[in-house]
Amino acid sequence: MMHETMNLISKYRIYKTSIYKSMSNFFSNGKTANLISANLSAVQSDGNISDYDENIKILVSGPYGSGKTQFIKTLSEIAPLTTEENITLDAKKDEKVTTTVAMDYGKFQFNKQTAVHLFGTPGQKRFDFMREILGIGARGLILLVDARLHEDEQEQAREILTYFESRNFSPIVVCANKQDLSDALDPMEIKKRLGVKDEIAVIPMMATRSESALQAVKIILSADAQKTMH
Ligand SMILES: Nc1nc2c(ncn2[C@@H]2O[C@H](COP(=O)(O)OP(=O)(O)O)[C@@H](O)[C@H]2O)c(=O)[nH]1
Ligand SMILES: [Mg+2]
Repeated sequence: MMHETMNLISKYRIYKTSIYKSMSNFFSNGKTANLISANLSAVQSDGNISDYDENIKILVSGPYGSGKTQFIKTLSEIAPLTTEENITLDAKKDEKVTTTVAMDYGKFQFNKQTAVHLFGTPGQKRFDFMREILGIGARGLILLVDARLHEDEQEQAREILTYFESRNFSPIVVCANKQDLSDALDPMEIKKRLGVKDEIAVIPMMATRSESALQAVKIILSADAQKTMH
């Protein structure tokens, strides 16, 4: 397991040493129980994880360009760790020239006792092994979708949703992001087009605004059903 995964990571040319180190730490522990601290050991944060009574890990996923890095930047109280690499996708060049290859990480204090740690997974399917790695011990999933549903956005979002649903991962909240844009579809329409089950909330989102981003976190933290990947 360790070698396979590390080989995969090398193969996908994740050169960022901090990520590589955090993954090495994680696998050399042989334990999956506390992925947060394993990841955090390589993350420069302003406070020690033991400064908080409760540390909650939440996954942030979504197709390429859906706003994952933005969402984490908006909420994080520390300089977010991002592992973006340049890409050359002509079609979207005007919009965005980097993409997340390993993970994004950010942290904020939710209340006096609780720190929320946000882990953003790469959008691309070829990095889906990172979903599994980062999903361990996570309290829930925030799935961002660019509500304009451009090109293969719908298919990618569906693929991510299916991945987590098939592993009984819950709670999940789907965010119809970029509601400030005039051609954004409303949450009901997104719910219909993605075929989201009734029990999964679909909410409007502007990942550039902290009150909006915080709504998604609150929904995850208030959900009863808490199953996580093991
Ligand atoms: N107008 C608008 N742009 C957004 C919003 N959220 C993210 N973006 C922009 O969408 C682009 C892609 O976001 P990014 O976070 O890099 O996507 P990622 O690939 O999922 O990490 C960036 O230019 C963001 O600034 C939003 O709520 N409104
Ligand atoms: Mg990103």
